[in-house]
Amino acid sequence: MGTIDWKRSGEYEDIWYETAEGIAKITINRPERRNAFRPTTLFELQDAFNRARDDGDIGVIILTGAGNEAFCSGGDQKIRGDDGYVGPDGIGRLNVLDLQVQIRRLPKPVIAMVAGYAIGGGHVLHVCCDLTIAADNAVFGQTGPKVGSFDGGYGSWLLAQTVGLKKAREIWYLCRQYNAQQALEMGLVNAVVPLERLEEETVAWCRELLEKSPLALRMLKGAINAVSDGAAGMQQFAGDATLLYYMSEEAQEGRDAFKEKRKPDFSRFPRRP
Ligand code: S0N
Repeated sequence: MGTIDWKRSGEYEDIWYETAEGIAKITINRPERRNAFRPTTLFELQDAFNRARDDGDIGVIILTGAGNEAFCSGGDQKIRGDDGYVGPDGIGRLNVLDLQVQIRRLPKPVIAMVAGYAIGGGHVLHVCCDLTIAADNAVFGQTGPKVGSFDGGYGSWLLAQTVGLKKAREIWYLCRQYNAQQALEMGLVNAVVPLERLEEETVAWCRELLEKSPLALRMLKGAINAVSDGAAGMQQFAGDATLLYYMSEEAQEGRDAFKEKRKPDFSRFPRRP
């Protein structure tokens, strides 16, 4: 229990990518801006999440922020132009929306490990994660109507699904901040632990997940998300069903028959009730 020997890899400017024991830990590393994201941060996060998805040794992913002051404070307001967040190419982007979708579609559990502020678009990111473990110094909230912004996608309706409609409206309309205990009481986080135990507890949850059936976890994530993701969620879940079918002898008989230029023989497969 406890300590874990992270190995850092990848050439990133705004994030760290670390792995150990089947866990990938992705850290937003802009503590001087309370881990606010800019386009580069999001491109790097997308790359890191893809790495974790494609790595067969990885079963669970932690998303976190560097330092104890913030998980993430949302979009970097200092580089916000008139049409989104502006990177070195001078183009305004809202590419955090792509990351939100990526986290939802990724067929492995993603845990938000939150110390300090999870605010604005940073709050939405933790809402999109499967689970959230919070330190006792964590602070949650939306700021949109204060800073001239709103997230009408996952940021609104997934939050409403998580904490209920009335509470979600309160969070968005009033832009209040909520401490870790309040977040726990409203079902916004799964556990609250002392700051110094945050990583130990999160890793313990990861280890528990890693003992479970990866396919069962994949199907459960897809099923739970399908209800709220409409046709896109069903598309993901249907793809998972196809994956399971491909793994059956019945589907393989069809493939083999084609390759062997013969008629498929499905007669040995039961017509289940
Ligand atoms: C996080 C807060 C509460 C921390 O307060 P604290 O501890 O008192 O520290 P500060 O002194 O305020 O901050 C320390 C330094 O960090 C800088 N900083 C903090 N947050 C940001 C930020 N988001 N962007 C840029 N810099 C930030 C401070 O400026 C300070 O540095 P110095 O001293 O050098 O100036 C507090 O800082 C706070 O409230 N921060 C702002 C939170 C916020 O409003 N975030 C943006 C919310 N909106 C989004 O995230 C939009 C998301 C998005 O992309 C989107 C998605 C879907 C649809 C639309 C959008 C859209 O963009 O509109």
